[in-house]
Amino acid sequence: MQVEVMKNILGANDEIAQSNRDLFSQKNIFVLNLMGSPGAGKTSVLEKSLAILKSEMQIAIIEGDLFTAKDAERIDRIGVPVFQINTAGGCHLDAPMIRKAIDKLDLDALDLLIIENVGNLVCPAEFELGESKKAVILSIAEGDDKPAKYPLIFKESELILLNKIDLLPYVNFDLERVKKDLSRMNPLAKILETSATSGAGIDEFCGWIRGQIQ
Ligand SMILES: Nc1nc2c(ncn2[C@@H]2O[C@H](COP(=O)(O)OP(=O)(O)O)[C@@H](O)[C@H]2O)c(=O)[nH]1
Ligand SMILES: [Mg+2]
Repeated sequence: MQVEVMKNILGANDEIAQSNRDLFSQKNIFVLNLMGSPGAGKTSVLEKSLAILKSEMQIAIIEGDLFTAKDAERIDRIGVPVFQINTAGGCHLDAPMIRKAIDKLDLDALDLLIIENVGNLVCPAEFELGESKKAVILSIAEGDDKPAKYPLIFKESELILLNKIDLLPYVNFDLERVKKDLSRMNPLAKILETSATSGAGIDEFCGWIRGQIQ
């Protein structure tokens, strides 16, 4: 019975996700669903990259958070239009939330929409938003066992950022093992090493985004 209910919820979500996806493709917008644990560096990587990309294309950001607008305020300071969704405690964004948010955006003027999902390695991977692609950020400080423990989010993502690479000398993290685990579970995913602090890999991330827009 429980399973039935869950199936219905996901089915209803997927229908709206598909209509979001149709709208994005009709408007020719690349939409990235950016996922990862709380503190992995999602907003920090965005801050660094948007400072570079904002003069090259029309961008908007949707920020998902449980209760606050702290991340949206950070993006606003970079000078990129941002829309905040508060999930009131919910652990992920869903397609109806995105539908409501995009009603407030001028889609005709957009090239790129990035959705920073609620910080969580589990639930966001289960809910389609209508995005073009999913990306996940894993930070070095979270531990090298995380891809094996939370495989779905890493399997679903076409881009995987290993962030806080600057911390590698200080943390017990087997980078090669993680890369091997990731290539086994998702051979097609692109893996980038980044640091929002030093700026390492940010140009590559921007390059990947440019490649999606063209
Ligand atoms: N050393 C280091 N710290 C980082 C890096 N990226 C983010 N941080 C820090 O990690 C914390 C969480 O970052 P934030 O961007 O808010 O993570 P989010 O919750 O995933 O959006 C902040 O204190 C950031 O300054 C990085 O590449 N290296
Ligand atoms: Mg954030």
